[in-house]
Amino acid sequence: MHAWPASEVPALPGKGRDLRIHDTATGGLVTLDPGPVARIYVCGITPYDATHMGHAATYNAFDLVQRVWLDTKRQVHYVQNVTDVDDPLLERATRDGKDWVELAEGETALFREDMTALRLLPPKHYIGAVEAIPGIVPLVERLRDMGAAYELEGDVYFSVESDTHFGEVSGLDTAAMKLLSAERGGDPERVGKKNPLDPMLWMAAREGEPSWDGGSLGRGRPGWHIECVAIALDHLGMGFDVQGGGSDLAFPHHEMGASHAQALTGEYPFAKAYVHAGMVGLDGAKMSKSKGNLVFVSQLRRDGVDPAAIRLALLAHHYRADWEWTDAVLAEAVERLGRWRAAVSRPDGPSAEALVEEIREALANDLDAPAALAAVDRWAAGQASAGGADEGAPGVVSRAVDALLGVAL
Ligand code: 5CA
Ligand code: ZN
Repeated sequence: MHAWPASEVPALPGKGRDLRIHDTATGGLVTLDPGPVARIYVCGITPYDATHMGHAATYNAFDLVQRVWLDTKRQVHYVQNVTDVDDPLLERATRDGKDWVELAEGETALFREDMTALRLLPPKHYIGAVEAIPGIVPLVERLRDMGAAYELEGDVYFSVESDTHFGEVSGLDTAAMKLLSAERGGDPERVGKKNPLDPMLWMAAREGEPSWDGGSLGRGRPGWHIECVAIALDHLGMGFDVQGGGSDLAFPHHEMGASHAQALTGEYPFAKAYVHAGMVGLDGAKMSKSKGNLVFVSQLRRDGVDPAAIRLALLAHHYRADWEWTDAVLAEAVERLGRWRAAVSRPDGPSAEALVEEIREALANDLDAPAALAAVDRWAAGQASAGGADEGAPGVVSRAVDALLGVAL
């Protein structure tokens, strides 16, 4: 699949900082030490509805990770998937009387437009589940042949006991895992499984549903977790730097993915850090396609909202916080964008050197974007009240805000 166009990232004077970030598996901050090419996998959308503010907030967090790395002069090898075949997508297509392929293609196209408008850097490899199937089948066959997977009425399940590290990503106890498994696409109640938590790797063809040739597995379609594992192993290999997604992916998705990969390769870990963004809500509930309480990026764009203001609204919240989208959040971002634009449109201002360092420090400290915004606010306030004699300063600020925060002033 093709991704979307990259906005340019200006190079900044001085030196970038190494990123300290919260890792769900260890439960604390870790200082990442990627090589010259940092490797990141971010779980992509299931394209049955448009990009909402929750999606945008999560992708914004991982865009910041890349911007911090780029500022240290590293290259970034970024991979993202599209879950373009899965139960919720097929259910929505049936509900709306639409062709599932057309639904997925249309929503993926809209997602690309939203990402471009928000200046979120594109992945180097943007891979659909369907196009990954030829790579998924041999992995499931290998897991089965090594005894880490078993068949149940034609479907193939992964045995969680085959990975000695199972449970280490989310750190949850069995009761909590069972609850979340039932809520998030698992089937802990199905009779005949070795362990209620075992997730499906390959689903045998069902009447009226799409299916593909699965070699010795028979016709069917892939399970959700193995999709991301196959794509990540193919493009990044084991031990990549960050796996990212919203906090609702820690269990089961990232837990199961890590176990699939560790059982397959005998290597540990799948990812060096598992990074999770908080949930954005609306009217007291998590924004979700299934609940329908959504504010869409594309709708705001159609309403004439500047995408830079949407981005500032996201940046005003720490990525790990759960927060609520409100009209006031957007109004504040629109006002801030106006203030910043006025400040950088003057020919001179207070020195920008200290500000660039403050933004760098804030982001390196577990992506503290609100602290970075506060630093720019202070610079803009100084500009408005006292002015300044530094001629190049507004240009430097403008480039720093673009390079590190993805906001074009
Ligand atoms: N296709 C899978 C991942 S492989 C999936 O979870 N798709 S999704 O469309 O449901 O979500 C895409 C990303 O947005 C995930 O990282 C998810 O955790 C995140 N996300 C979904 N809802 C919210 C929300 N309300 N707030 C923040 N992030 C969210
Ligand atoms: Zn995923």
